[in-house]
Amino acid sequence: MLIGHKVIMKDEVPSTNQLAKALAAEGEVEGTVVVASTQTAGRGRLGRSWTSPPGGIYLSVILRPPMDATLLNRLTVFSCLPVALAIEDVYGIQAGIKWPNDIIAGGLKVGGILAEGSSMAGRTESVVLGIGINLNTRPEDVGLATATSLLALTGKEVARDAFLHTLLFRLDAFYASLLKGELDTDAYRSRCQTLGRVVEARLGDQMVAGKAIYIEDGGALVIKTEEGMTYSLSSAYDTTLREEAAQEYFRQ
Ligand code: BT5
Repeated sequence: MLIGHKVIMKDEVPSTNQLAKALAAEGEVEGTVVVASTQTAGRGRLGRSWTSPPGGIYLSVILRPPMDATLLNRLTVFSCLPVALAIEDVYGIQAGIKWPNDIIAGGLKVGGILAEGSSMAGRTESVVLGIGINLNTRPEDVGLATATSLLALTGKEVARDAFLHTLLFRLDAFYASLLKGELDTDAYRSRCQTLGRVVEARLGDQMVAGKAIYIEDGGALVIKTEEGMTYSLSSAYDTTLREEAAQEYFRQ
């Protein structure tokens, strides 16, 4: 097993991604995982923050994938699949995905992923895959109408180590199939709740609205505008769901 051959457990850190990036820069080997009980400066995508009270699981995996833009994009988008599968294994509920990588359960956000690459002289040296999941979290400790926890949803309190074990197993299998080019992208599509909804994306200065119609094997989201134009959005674009009803569930 590559992912999780070494697990560093911490009580409280500013951000496991920050710590893992520092370790990666010092040469820490691929597959090492940093786990914390709480974070004081948990990070989300595009400068947003991740609220990290006790009860949740916060971890970062150090990866050193081959330098290949397609593979890196796939890694970023599809990495929420093993997280969804681990939730399904442990809790027996169906987990949903909001493209690119929010984890949804019961219509609300229970987890998120932040993949950060570090490069040196233009070469990607390492990727840190950060995962936050509201496991036994009290939703009031997160304090967002859009968020819930697996405990609140299922009434099931699961020991963090037991969940971690399943998650690392799923992540390891995911990474192996990614490297072999055998990723089950349909398993992602079937959980992706963004498909069929109207989304808005910022493309430079322009906002583009369209119906989400497909997820490409490379991870891009394809949208079709009312005028019939199609756009393929990479995970770097921030998308907002436009439907009124959807906004209750997904807020950016
Ligand atoms: C994410 O960003 O969803 C990625 C979150 C990644 C967190 C992990 S924890 C371990 C590792 N170390 C880190 O420092 N980070 C990673 P994004 O899609 O940008 O979503 C952020 C938004 O989610 C916020 O603006 C809030 O609206 C919402 N949010 C914040 N904390 C939340 C929580 N605990 N549960 C549900 N939603 C939350």
